[in-house]
Amino acid sequence: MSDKRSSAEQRMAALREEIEDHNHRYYVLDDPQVPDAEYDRLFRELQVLEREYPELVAASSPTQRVGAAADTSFAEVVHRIPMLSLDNAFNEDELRDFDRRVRERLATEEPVCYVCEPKLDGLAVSLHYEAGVLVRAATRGDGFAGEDITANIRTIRSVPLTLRGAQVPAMVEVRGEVYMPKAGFEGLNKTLAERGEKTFVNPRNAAAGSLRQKKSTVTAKRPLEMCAYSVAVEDESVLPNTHAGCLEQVHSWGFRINPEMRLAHGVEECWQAYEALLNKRAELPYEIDGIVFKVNDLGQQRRLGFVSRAPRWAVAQKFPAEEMLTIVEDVEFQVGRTGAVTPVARLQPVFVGGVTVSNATLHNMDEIERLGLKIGDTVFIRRAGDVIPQVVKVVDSKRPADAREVVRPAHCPACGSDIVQIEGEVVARCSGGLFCPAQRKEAIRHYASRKALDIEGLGDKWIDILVEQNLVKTVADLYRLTAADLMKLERMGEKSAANLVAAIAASAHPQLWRFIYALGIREVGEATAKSLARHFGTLEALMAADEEALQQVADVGPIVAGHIQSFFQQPHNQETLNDLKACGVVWQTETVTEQASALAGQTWVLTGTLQSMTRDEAKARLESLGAKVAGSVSKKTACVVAGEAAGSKLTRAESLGVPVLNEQGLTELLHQHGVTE
Ligand code: 9MJ
Repeated sequence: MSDKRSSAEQRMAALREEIEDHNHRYYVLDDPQVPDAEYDRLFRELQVLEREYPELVAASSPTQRVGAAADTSFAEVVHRIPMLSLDNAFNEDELRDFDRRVRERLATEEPVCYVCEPKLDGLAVSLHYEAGVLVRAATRGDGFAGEDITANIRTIRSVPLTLRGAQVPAMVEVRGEVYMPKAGFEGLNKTLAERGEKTFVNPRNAAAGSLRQKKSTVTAKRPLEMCAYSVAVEDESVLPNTHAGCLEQVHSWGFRINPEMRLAHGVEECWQAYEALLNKRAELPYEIDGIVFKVNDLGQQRRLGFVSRAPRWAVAQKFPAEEMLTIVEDVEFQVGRTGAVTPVARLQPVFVGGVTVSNATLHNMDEIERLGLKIGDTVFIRRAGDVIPQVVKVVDSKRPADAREVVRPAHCPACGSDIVQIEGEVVARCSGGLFCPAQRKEAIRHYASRKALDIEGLGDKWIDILVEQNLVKTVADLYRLTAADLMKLERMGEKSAANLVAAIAASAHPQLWRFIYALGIREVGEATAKSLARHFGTLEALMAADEEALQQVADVGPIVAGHIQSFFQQPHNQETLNDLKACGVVWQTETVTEQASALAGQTWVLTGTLQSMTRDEAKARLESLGAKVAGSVSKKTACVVAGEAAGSKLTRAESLGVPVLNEQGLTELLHQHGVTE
């Protein structure tokens, strides 16, 4: 045997064992040891070797089956029609290859019609209905036999227990994905963490763990949803002859189907659909890991048939992975505006969620303990949408012998003051206050930021220098800076200095809400600052308000009221405010008029593209009438404004019976209330 062949044989055995181990952790224990991208890499490596040495393919190879063997906790269900998985495409060339193979087999030069479906990241399930009644539900398992999860599936509200409509076939099998929406996942993990219980790595894992609960009362409390994507009946003549038609039929029986689904004629349109969906990925309320293209015509599907693991008529085009493995090289402690000391993991740079990440927040010391993290560990990094990168799991099996404990600092890394942790609070804080340069820098950064006073040109770099050189101690000092002062700084030219002084001067007449937000009072974000400005009209009225008066404002409870009062009671804050006034800063008063309350107490949602204004403008105009503008639709939403190409939010509004307004309707409403800009 050649050396090359024997080393390939060894590598294949090692890969089989490793992949099987990952399969077991993923499918049986719901506790993966590596992210999907790493698993895919190993799987592909094995596939490539098996293609090169077909005589070495073991019958037990994970490439020869669809998933993992079923656990013994649930009864086995043998699938009458195997539940196959999908072949993956990782780039545009692989998609074009797929389309070429499809057209070759169909012996056509014409563009093929494909259905494009978001690829939900959940668990595939099969549901059997007899005489329209749900009789059995099963997981995919290894594709040939899965687990009987009927009791658990029955707790999911979007699964019909009986099919709707008059023309229901005697026997139907509907397949689809059970998943956990992002908001539900975050809520569940928050609750689990508060109870000190183990959290889930991602929504897919949370869905799997919830669906495979022994007690269906636990499943019932988990926010699961189901979306259908295929159907099988004994007598196929009762179904339409396209995949899209079948899904409409399934929808009419009472199933949810994906509102983002669309048809593409030929591979060019498939690629456009891929790009459009990738752009929308972050704003979808659920996680997707790609887009699935399926040949629409069922006759063509039959002619194409299957290979061992997957249909030849479908492909899953994968999106960039949102989870990756990397190494924690160090843990450092950063001091924020309110003195909060946050551990930050310094990472070996890793490409995740479409960007290179080299830092991830660890939130607080409790989180480090919960993760069981040491320096040198290999970790899962997750970056989904625009959310900041998180360390979600430590891979215990990859811990090096010289891994180091993370030591809780006793003193502030920026000013050396004691770090204190109030009982019952998870956050540790530097006690240095404005003596601490880190807190001063953060306070100034916040004051100058876009949503606050929006001082152009005053970036992080200059703030660091101004504080370090003692030119600026408080935000009021900014207004005393002269171009001559600035020009003494390295790399500050005459023009930049003049521009910066002008930008600072231009910020001296802020809207009241921006000024309140800019002060950086704990837990007073943009929305609360707007409510406070609208309610009190002047800063003086806000400063004079007692706790009871503060709590009259929407969103302000006892804790926020306490933070506001203690902020204005601090002598150094009063000094800074007086100083700002002395420097000519004048915050505008807000007129507390009837107009401001036309939509008071209502929550509105914007979706799609508006022609006559940007979304931010529409938001500001609705807020000027007292409305709150939220990102997702619920039963409590007062109204949804749907611009062009509105997607799932519009569908959800319609299904919940929430009123919908188009752009013209919005413009008329704003005119009625005298809001023109
Ligand atoms: C998901 N996961 O959303 C399929 N899938 O079709 C969609 N999965 C599939 N289709 C055949 N939309 C096998 C799996």
